[in-house]
Amino acid sequence: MDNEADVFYRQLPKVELHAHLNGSVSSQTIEKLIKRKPHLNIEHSMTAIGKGQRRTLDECFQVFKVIHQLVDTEEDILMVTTDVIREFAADSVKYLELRSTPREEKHTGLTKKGYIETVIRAIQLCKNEGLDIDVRFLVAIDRRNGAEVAMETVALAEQFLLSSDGLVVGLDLSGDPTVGDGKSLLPALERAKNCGLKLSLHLSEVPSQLEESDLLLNLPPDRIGHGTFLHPEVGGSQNLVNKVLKNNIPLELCLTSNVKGQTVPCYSQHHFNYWYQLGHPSVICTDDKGVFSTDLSQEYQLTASTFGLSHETVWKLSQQAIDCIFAPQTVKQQLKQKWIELQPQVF
Ligand code: 6MZ
Repeated sequence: MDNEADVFYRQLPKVELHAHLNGSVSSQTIEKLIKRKPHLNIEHSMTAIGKGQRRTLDECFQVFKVIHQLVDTEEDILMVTTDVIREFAADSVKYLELRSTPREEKHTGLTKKGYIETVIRAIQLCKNEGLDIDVRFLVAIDRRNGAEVAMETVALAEQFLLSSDGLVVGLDLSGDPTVGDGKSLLPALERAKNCGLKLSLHLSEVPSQLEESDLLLNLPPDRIGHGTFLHPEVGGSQNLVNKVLKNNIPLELCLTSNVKGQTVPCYSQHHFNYWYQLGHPSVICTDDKGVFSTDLSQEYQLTASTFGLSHETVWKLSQQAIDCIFAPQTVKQQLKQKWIELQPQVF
């Protein structure tokens, strides 16, 4: 990790809604994976972007390919998922939505169904350990794999929506935003929505996606990942902003990821400020805490120091995130009660 967050941020109860499983693998877990697979000749420097370093978005996506080589059996997925959940719990995250793209690996016998089952098993294992964190799962579509795979993924997610005891709650659309075509994925996304899967879509992470965002906003999605280039000040449009406002679609914002991936030039120019000024629901998230060497406490502290937010305001920000979760109303009520119990007398 680049820095240690102050005690206030560390102890702040938090909700994490945008965390890609394989991007969230810590250096300790990577160490264990490297030991399991020395023949791959993978070094630590290939799996994370450290303090002060930046990469192009394209280079970030190369990093995921390296991590995928290290995580290619059910055993790996079980370890990675339990480690990631324990780490979020240790960072005072009380509710976590993990997302991951189910992968088939012919050489190890891993199937997409086995992939999701293993993630669910890991979530249940952590529950049985008594960790103070409620974890849910979003099945992810990698946009580069096209419409047919997207439809298959939705069918799979639909099965688990019915059979996972409420652990699978939704669908994520992610992957390299410069590859693939969102329009062709519309039928799959519509089907997902119709069967009751909540939708979190990466939108306008790069500037060239205006038309696609316009189309996908008509669904409408239940949450937006990044939305970096939606607003007119950065080449988006008022029409796109109006669609987001009209449907009150929360944004998942990941400051370090966007700065290290160079889609945002510096922290002070992050679009958090635009949406915060509008009073629009925005949730601070990590994206890929392993790859970008961060954690959720640091992201809250960074947001506060960059935009001059008081502890009380930061508390409200973490509390308001509860309204944006995909789990049912009863879970929201339980979390709201927890926040009331944990709230300091004075800030
Ligand atoms: C878009 C991203 C992403 O699914 O193997 N992913 N997609 N934008 C981003 N911003 C940096 N960060 C991660 O986790 C890794 C996968 O998550 C998506 C990519 O599809 C990446 O391959 P899983 O657990």
